[in-house]
Amino acid sequence: MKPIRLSLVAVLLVAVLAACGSTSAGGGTTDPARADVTVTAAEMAFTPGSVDAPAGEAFTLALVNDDAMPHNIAIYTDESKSEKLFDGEMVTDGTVVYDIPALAAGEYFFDCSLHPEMTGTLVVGG
Ligand SMILES: [Cu+2]
Repeated sequence: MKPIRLSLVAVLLVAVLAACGSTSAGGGTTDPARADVTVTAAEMAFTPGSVDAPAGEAFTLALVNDDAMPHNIAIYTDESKSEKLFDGEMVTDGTVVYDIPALAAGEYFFDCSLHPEMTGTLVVGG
């Protein structure tokens, strides 16, 4: 029975490693602690409501979702949401690290695509 047990362990290990790899949002870091900017979603609100980011260079933004429902971050030029600049993948009760493309200095608007009442301000080059 030993060989069967060992192969089961191997299969589980492969599954765990594959799951870890799939959390990558592509590109830069997937480690929330190393993200340039961190936003927490909890009880249907983003904290902090205003975050700073560097101008003219790509940066990483970690979304820490403490809620048991899916949230994401979608970035728009302004509150009118006429132009979407970034659409982050949904995450439920966990953390995702987004690779945000370089933005010109200015104030941007972000919200959760599922819960438009969850909003925030992204201050680039502030
Ligand atoms: Cu949401």
